[in-house]
Amino acid sequence: LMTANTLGTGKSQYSGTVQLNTNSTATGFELRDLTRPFSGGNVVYNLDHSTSGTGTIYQDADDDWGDGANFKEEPEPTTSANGQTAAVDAAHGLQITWDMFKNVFGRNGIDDQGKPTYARVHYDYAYDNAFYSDYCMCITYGDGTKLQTLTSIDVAAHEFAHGVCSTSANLIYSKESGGLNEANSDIMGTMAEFYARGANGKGSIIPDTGGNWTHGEQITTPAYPLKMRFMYKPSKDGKSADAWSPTLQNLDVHYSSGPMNRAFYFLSQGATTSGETSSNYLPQGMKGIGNDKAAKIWYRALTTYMTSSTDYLGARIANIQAARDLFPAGGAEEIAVWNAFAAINVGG
Ligand code: ASN
Ligand code: ZN
Repeated sequence: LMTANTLGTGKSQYSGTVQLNTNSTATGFELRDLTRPFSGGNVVYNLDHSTSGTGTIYQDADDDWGDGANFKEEPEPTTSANGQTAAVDAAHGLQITWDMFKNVFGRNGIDDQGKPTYARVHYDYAYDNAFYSDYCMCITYGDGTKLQTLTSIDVAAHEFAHGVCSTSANLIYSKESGGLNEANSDIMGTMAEFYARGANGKGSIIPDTGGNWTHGEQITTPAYPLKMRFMYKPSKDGKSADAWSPTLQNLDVHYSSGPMNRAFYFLSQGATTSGETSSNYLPQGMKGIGNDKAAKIWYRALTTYMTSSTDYLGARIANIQAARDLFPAGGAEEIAVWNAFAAINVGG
């Protein structure tokens, strides 16, 4: 069997026209990325509304994929342009997230051993969610009904980051550790969006421009307009907490993530500017250190110091230690970590 890396073109739903690393086969092309990992490769499958197995690998005659429009057909042949669009975004999401973890954090895939992964799209009917599974170490996307297809970059990287957490700190998915697990995914999802748009998915730094501090905003619809997460002020979703309290552990993990999301926002962007996304919210005067440094501190804290039972107080210690490892002890970076946690009522 001959395989050869080729460069295809995709019309994505959420990221414009994108380049896709594809595989040239005897009969055409398929969505198999022979460059990630280097020996190949991550794959995208069409479940065509099934809820098990891997369905069919995406194939195309001319290496020109998707039509950029939300999914409307059903059933969905693997070779139709409209049905391919979700696969284009899923493939792009795998590329961007894989590259960010490799180039920014030095991580070789989900497990840091270069194990390939795959994405499955068109899961079930009208399924308004996406998820990562430890069993397959793969990512699955619904088409949505109240939401649009769930394949935006921030959601894709959110799910990928669940795998990174599972194979590192392995934060238990309940109480405070569960909130930190969800926050890790929201943080990495947000960073991947900045990485994709601010640096064109290349390079070893995460810029402070191009992305935004909401999570899942692209998949909302007029009928279901609520942005899913507000990193800078989590309580804007009506359910998440902004600060730690003794009852935080009683919230669902998607809401007890709020304080950590907010602390990360403060760590990166500070709290000095005004406006919807940068916030007038207290504490004023806190200086941010930017996405790249903040993300590198968080990643080191997660992968070096956190364990399955780490809580918010433990996360503070882990982040302070990570900051001291990466930057001068007592310097601006470490001080920003103290301030960010103090601002959510953790430590002082
Ligand atoms: N999309 C959700 C998440 O990744 C699925 C879940 O509830 N675990 O958090
Ligand atoms: Zn999650």
